[in-house]
Formats: sequence, C-alpha cells, structure tokens
Amino acid sequence: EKMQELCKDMPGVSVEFDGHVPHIGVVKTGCQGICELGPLMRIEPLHYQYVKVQMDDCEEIFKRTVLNKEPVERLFYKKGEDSFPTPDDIPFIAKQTRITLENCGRFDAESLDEYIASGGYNALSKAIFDMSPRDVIEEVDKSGLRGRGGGGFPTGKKWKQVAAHTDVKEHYVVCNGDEGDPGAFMDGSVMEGDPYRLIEGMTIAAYAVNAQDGYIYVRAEYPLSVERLTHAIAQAEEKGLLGDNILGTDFCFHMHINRGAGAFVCGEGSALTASIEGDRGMPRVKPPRTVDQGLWAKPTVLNNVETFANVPGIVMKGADWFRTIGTEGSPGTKTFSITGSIENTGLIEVPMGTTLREMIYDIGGGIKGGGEFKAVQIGGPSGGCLTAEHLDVGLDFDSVKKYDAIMGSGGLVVMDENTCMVEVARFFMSFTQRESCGKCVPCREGTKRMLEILERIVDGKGVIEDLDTLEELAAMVKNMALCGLGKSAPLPVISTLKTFRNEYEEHILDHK
Ligand code: FMN
Repeated sequence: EKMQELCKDMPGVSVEFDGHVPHIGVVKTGCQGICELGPLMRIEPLHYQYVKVQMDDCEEIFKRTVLNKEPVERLFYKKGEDSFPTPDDIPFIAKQTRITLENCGRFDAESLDEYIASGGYNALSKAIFDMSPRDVIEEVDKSGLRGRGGGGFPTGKKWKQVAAHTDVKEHYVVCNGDEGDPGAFMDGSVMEGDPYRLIEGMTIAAYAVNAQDGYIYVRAEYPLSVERLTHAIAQAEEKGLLGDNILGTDFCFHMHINRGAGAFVCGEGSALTASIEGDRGMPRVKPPRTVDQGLWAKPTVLNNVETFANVPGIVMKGADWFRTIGTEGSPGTKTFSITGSIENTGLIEVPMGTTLREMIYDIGGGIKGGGEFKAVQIGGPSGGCLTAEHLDVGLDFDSVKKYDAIMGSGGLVVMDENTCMVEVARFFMSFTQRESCGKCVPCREGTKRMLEILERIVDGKGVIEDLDTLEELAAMVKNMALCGLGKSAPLPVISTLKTFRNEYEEHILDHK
C-alpha cells in the first residue's frame, strides 16, 4: 500500500489494474515460498528481488529503483560475502524445479490476462479442440501422475473409473484444498498465488470425465485463497473459460467454492463430500468408492490441489516430458513445506527422488544455528520420522513407505539434536486425538488411551510396561480404525518407538 501510494502520482503509472496487465504499478502476488526472507518485493522487468522490506525502505526503492532503475543493494539477500540480486540467484529458489509453483510470486494473482499471457489456458484449448476426453485421460495416465494429497493413487486410473460410468448423467470434480496437516501450506500457496492454474486443471478434468459441476473445498483458515479463487472463477466465467459453452463449444462446467470449518478429518475424501452435502464431516465405510458414488452418490473425481495444478503442464507438454522429471514410479515434482529447526523455512518444489540432504542442506541452508540434524517428521500427524541414516535416500511415494513413514501431502518438520522425540510423538497424538471424529471406537478410544500414556511418560510418571501397551494399542488402532486418520494416527509413535526407544526409556527410568 505504501508503494502504491508513492507510485500514485507518477505520470503513466497504473495502480488500478482492474484485470489488465499494468504498465507500471504495484501488484500483489501470492506466497513466494521464501518465508524466512519476507516481506518480499520483486521489481520487474529489472528482476531484482528485495528481501525483508520494511515500510521505511519504500521511499528509497521508489526513488532509486522505480525512477532511476538503480538497485538498493542492501535489500538483496546476502550470505557471507555473496549478494544475490535476483530470485533465480537465491539458492533456495535456484535449486528448485518449479512446475506447480511456477507462477507463484511472479505474476499478479488476480489477473487472468497475465495468466493467459504466460501461456495459461493453452492446455484447456488444446484438450478441447485437439483431443478427445479419452485422449486426455490417456495422456494423464501415461504421465504416471500420482495424487499429491498423500496416498499417491494414479490420477489417470481414477479419472478412467469415473469416465467409465457412462450410464450416470451427473459426474463431479472435487478439489481437496482442506490442507489440515500442521505445518503444511503447499496447497494454500497455489490457491492464493496461481488460482487460474488450479481452475484450468479442474476444467480439463471435467472435460475428460464429462463432469458438469466442480467444487473446491478450501480450508477455513485460508480467506485469501477463497477471495482469489472466487475472483478467478468470476473472471474465467466472464471470458467464456468456465460456465456454459466453454470456448464456444457445448462443453459446460460450473465451479463452486465450499469452506471447511477447520476439521482435519474433513480432508478425508468421504468426510469431505459429506461436508459439502451439508452433513457432518465424518468418513464412511468403503466401498462404495468416491469414483463410483462420491458427491451426492454420483461418480466423482476427487483430487488434491497440487494434483490438478500439474494437469495443464502434462496436457500442454505431454506425458513424456513429465516423465523426464522425478522417478520412474513417481514422476514429476513434489512441493514440501519445510519448517522447524532449519535456516530457510518455506516452500520447496523438487523432483521426486530428491534426497533429504539436498532439501535440508542445499536448499534449506542446513540446521538452524549450525545445529545437528536429528530427524525429520514427514507426512505430518499421519507420518513418521526419518533420521540421519535416511538423509541420502531419494524420497518418493514408494521409498518413504519402506521406513514406516509416508510421503503424505508434503509437510517436513526438521528437528535438531535438542528435540525430545517423545514430546514430538505426544504433540502429534494430541492433534489426532483432538481431531478424531469419534465415529469408530478404535480411533476414538485408542488415540485417547495412547495420549494418556504419552502424557504420563512425558510427565515422568510412566512405567516401562507402558511401552508394550503403547505398541499394542498402536497396532490395534492402525489395523482397526475406519478411516485414514485412525489408521495413520499411531505412525509417529510407532516410528519414534522404533528409532528412539532409548528416549522413552530415559523419561521413565530417570524419574525412578
Ligand atoms: N488430501 C488432500 O488433498 N488434502 C487434505 O487436506 C487431506 N486431508 C486428509 C485427512 C485425513 C484424515 C485423511 C485420512 C486423508 C486426507 N487426504 C487429504 C487424502 C484424501 O482422502 C484423498 O486421498 C485425496 O484428496 C485424493 O486426492 P489425490 O489422489 O490427488 O491425492
């Protein structure tokens, strides 16, 4: 706002950008992923990246850079003797492979014109005019794209299953933007930073599976995402890219936004569709599967934000291009939110198969304050711990599973040598216990009993037999819970008990 104020009286300056690409002016982007260095200001076309900008800097930026094209060097990111003038020089950005985050921070997130000018909507146009719905599904299938919401289910297969219901008229496309994992903010960044990419991806999915309506279920805590998506949908409708007779054809697709109310369990597919229908957000027994009877019991494609955001690239550049990135079993990139004891917290998009060492040290800048790496919690409350012995393992959907962890939606919480792993297990268990919907006994009661034991141990009141009881309960909840929340709730306990049992024992024995 301060910059807008300063630019206001400059001849030829446009700060009103009502849907048009501004000639000179100030536009708001979405999250750029470099959390540690904000507030950020990027000056185009000079391509300067200013970091940690304060109100008092605005005047100088205006006089020196806007009016005279000179850099304000003290606002460049610096490390040691080195100065990094452009975003592409900053190692945190330069070492990433950005596909779904490609536009985040580069463009005005409220301008469909800018999205189109950068090649946006070419994929939808190619799909509609050059490909049949079946061709689109084949291309997505061939690309090997797997769902980024956690499970890694093949997207093309899911779309095929929905499209196969030719006997049912209504098909739906639903986007899961619930993103309830503590510490995760990948999907929010796409929704607020590049809403058009998501909408284009969903529209292509609708064309492929013959859906007439789509819903985006957005986490309650993301008001900016809701605002930008609402704006983007209205703009796309106005331009004939959404709604009736898209691009002058008889393909019609209408999009709606639903806001979650902050329940983690509503990210589970059947709870999410129940919530959209106005029912209490509780998972149900499967089958029937969402692809057969999802929203309003009709065939439904339910995919994560990042999954849909990959679709325009696949349609435009082809499955073979997509397969050149990542691993054979998990092609493409994955976005992680990297938080905790790390120098550079933020969002990173890297090819599948990238090692933890590359992510934590090369991109993340290492452990905060030069500390020692102890472990990383991957997959949030449903995930597990990876330790120093896993630093050089390439991470993809399949490799992570071998170590009692899951890729999950991409939360990475880095822990240093001062972290108590029993406390970590207690934290995640208190989260899942609180978020359990209470429908099934193993999850409702089991997580409560496990939390009681963990609290006892952390308080120094545990006994050594508690560890066997914890293991028994963990196996019971994992095997018997109704949905993924309960099935995965014990994973942080299982993996910390396996790798850091000595810490549990120390808590117990040191208080004897
Ligand atoms: N998937 C998401 O995309 N976002 C979420 O926030 C999310 N939360 C979940 C929470 C729980 C408790 C469980 C069990 C699952 C959650 N999932 C979430 C996974 C979804 O059930 C579903 O598998 C996913 O949205 C499918 O999309 P994909 O195939 O593109 O990954």
